Amino acid sequence: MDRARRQLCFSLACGVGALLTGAAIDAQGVKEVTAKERIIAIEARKFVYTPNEITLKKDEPVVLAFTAVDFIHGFFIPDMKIRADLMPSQLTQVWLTPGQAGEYAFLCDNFCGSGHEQMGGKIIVTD
Ligand SMILES: [Cu+2]
Repeated sequence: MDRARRQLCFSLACGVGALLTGAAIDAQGVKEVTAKERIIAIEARKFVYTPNEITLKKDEPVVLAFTAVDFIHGFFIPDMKIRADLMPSQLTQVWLTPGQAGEYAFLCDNFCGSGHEQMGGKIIVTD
């Protein structure tokens, strides 16, 4: 599983689950979350992600755990070629291990209304 997960760096995985805890398996058994992965909860709602600025460390494996409140928002990091649909009332997990320091903008790429163009944020990867 660890090897498989490493190969998933910079790709994404979506899972449907119940509550995430530090070392739990989500309800559908889609993906195992181990203690080494920091879990970052992110809420998506018209027209904001909370938080909208996320600081990660280079080479640190994390799971972005999304909850969409009111729409099928998108999550897209163009410079990492990662995207996911964030389904309301479901947990969407995005596995990510940034390999390079820098700033990476993310945005909603599902049109969600008149504030859609402002819906975005950034990931800051530090050395
Ligand atoms: Cu949108």
